[in-house]
Amino acid sequence: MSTLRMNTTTRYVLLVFIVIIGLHSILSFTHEEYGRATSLKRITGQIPWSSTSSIPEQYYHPNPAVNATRRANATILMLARNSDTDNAVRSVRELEDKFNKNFQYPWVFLNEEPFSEEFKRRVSNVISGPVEFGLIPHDHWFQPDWIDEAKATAGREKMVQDRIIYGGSVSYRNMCRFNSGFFYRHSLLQKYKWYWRVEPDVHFHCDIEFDPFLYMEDNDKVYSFTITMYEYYATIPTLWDTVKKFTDMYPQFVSSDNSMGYLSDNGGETYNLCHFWSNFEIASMDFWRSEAYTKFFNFLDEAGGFYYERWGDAPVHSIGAGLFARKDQIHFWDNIGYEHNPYTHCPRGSGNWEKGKCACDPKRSFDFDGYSCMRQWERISPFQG
Ligand SMILES: Nc1nc2c(ncn2[C@@H]2O[C@H](COP(=O)(O)OP(=O)(O)O)[C@@H](O)[C@H]2O)c(=O)[nH]1
Ligand SMILES: [Mg+2]
Repeated sequence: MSTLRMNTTTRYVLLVFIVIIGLHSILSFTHEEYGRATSLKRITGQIPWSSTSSIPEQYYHPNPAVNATRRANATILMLARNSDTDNAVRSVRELEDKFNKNFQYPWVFLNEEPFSEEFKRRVSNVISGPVEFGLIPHDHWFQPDWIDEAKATAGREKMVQDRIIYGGSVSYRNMCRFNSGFFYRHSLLQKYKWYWRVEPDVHFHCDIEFDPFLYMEDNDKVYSFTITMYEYYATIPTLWDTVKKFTDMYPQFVSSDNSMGYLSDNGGETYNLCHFWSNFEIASMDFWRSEAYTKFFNFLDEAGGFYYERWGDAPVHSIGAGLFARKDQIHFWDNIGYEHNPYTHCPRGSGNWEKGKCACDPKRSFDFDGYSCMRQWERISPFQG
């Protein structure tokens, strides 16, 4: 008896369900408005956690709202030597193919020596939009006179003995200092707010058919990354103490919603060496031009650690953005597949790898490497892909 009653109830429920589904289908087809209002995509798009993670359709090419009528005040920036020509051309060609052929953002190339005609000819040949080549002013690049050369030499020799990568190189130190505090002051960059930093010999593994600059602008971001890892302690032994001196002097610059939980495991007492890998950056130059970062960079520069030690632009930018911006102003791009030897970030969020037609292997993404700081980042900004 009870089995028969259950069956009848079940059959009744099923019938009602089928009628509702049928009605919904008919209405969706016959009434466009109804279909739009009730589509699953629209409903899930209204849930806050799902719309913050993936990039909304409005930023995708060929959406005319993005491509034809709206562009960000942005440039793609590469620092390179004439000897980097082959690798520079390869990086440019890849980013043009994967992204910029649809957007035609202008490129700027900078060098402390004049670019050769060969460099300019080879690079211009693979670029779809405008391109400019700039010379870096002497004072923005070379070691300042007030650096104690004996102390700097001793620091380099110690690092060579300790086999620290680029430990003996002065030009590498010039480059790190320039990227930390000077590039955004270059005359060719004054007209731009946003930049995308690209290096020679990097790879983009997925189609990037959305406009990352507009996404950042609309969502009040200032800095973004694809890979995060630990710095070599030997290159920055006194950096964190210098940072603490600065924040003690200027507590007003530290955001109340900062990323200290990513930079430190003990509330700021010591630095855990986590940084955003700055060979890829999409960020706001206005943030670096702000009073907080300007005073911060000058304070670090006066301490001399770019030459007495080997402070990298990656920890300097990461600490600057991590302390002076809100944590929600720093964005992790899961959907940009990126490789700089020897590490690759490959998308892991739902559908990102497929949507970007990515060529990388998601299993081998650096995100899962023991040397990645993704766990520290996700402590303060849970993954939402
Ligand atoms: N113009 C110029 N660019 C440099 C110099 N050293 C490094 N770069 C550029 O600075 C960036 C980082 O240098 P790279 O050798 O890739 O350092 P790594 O990524 O830390 O191994 C790249 O864009 C290089 O082309 C230099 O002496 N002069
Ligand atoms: Mg490099």
